[in-house]
Amino acid sequence: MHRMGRNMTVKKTIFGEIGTDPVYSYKITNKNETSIDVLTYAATWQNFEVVEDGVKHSLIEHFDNLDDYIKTPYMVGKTIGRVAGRIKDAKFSINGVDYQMTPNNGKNVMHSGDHGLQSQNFDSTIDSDNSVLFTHTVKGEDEFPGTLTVEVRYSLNDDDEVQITYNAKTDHDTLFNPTCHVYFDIDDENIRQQQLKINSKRFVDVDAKKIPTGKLLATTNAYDFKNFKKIGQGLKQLKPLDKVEFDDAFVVNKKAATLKSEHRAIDLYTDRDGLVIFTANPVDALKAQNHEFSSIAMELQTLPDAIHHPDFGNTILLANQEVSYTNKYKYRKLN
Ligand code: G6D
Repeated sequence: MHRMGRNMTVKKTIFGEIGTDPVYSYKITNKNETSIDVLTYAATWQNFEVVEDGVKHSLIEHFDNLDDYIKTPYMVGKTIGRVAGRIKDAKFSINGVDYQMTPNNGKNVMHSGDHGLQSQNFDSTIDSDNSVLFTHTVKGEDEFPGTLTVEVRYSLNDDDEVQITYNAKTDHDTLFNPTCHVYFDIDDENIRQQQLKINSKRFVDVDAKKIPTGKLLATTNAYDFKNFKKIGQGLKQLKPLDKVEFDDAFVVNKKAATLKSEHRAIDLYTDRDGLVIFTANPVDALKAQNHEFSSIAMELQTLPDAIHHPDFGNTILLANQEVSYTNKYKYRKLN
């Protein structure tokens, strides 16, 4: 166990094994007894626990064993990359050079294919600043160009703020648009009762395959979360549009969103321009089929398929360039 500050601890344990490769879990705990658990597998944010009046509450969807993380198609808590979301026709060009990826979602590629960061076991080290650093190099899996070295740093401070920083560098022009696929469920009350506010005036129009058309639409009706609204109310407003779930990208900046319940809130901050929300039930297949959602994924990233839409932001990482992104999630107790 590392004692960092006076009250801050970082504890390393073994979570499981992939072949002979150990998967480690790190628990960072602050002076308020707030803690995060992070895994080397997929640089996953595994748990986020807070203690209120002596009672522990977990705020994110999680599994307790590695097998579930390996099997889940829902990406629970994982680092997604090198590119989150869908890339139309699994192809793009940079500076006149065309690249064709291996499709894994119809003819498109989703979350960088089947061998993205979300299926890799990262190297890890306890950082000096109440944080854990994960490192991994991807070498052109699924036909993405470039050997890309990625660092994912998780930290927790005494203000109950979780910070995730992504650094990357490449030896060849490529794309980089990572996210943390964390699902929030912050109270005992059903996710439909929890209230969401997204500081966004526009969201991404998509086709039937969830591929962005390039249009940004005004956030009205179901997509209007400018003021706090129950997620259940938003889902009801989707019905006349023949939709049963949110799986949508909103244009955001800096203070992106807040999810709140009767007792607590989580504020999301980012230096990116997008927030994908995805209502789901990653823990119960039957309920998932019936759209009985347990949680909401809130993925801070550059808008999906940005490589095909210049006004969606830049996801190009040129050879020998480095880039750094930071997302923050702050817990607040309300009542
Ligand atoms: C992302 O937008 C996608 C969803 O469509 C997908 O099912 C999920 O990841 C696993 O949020």
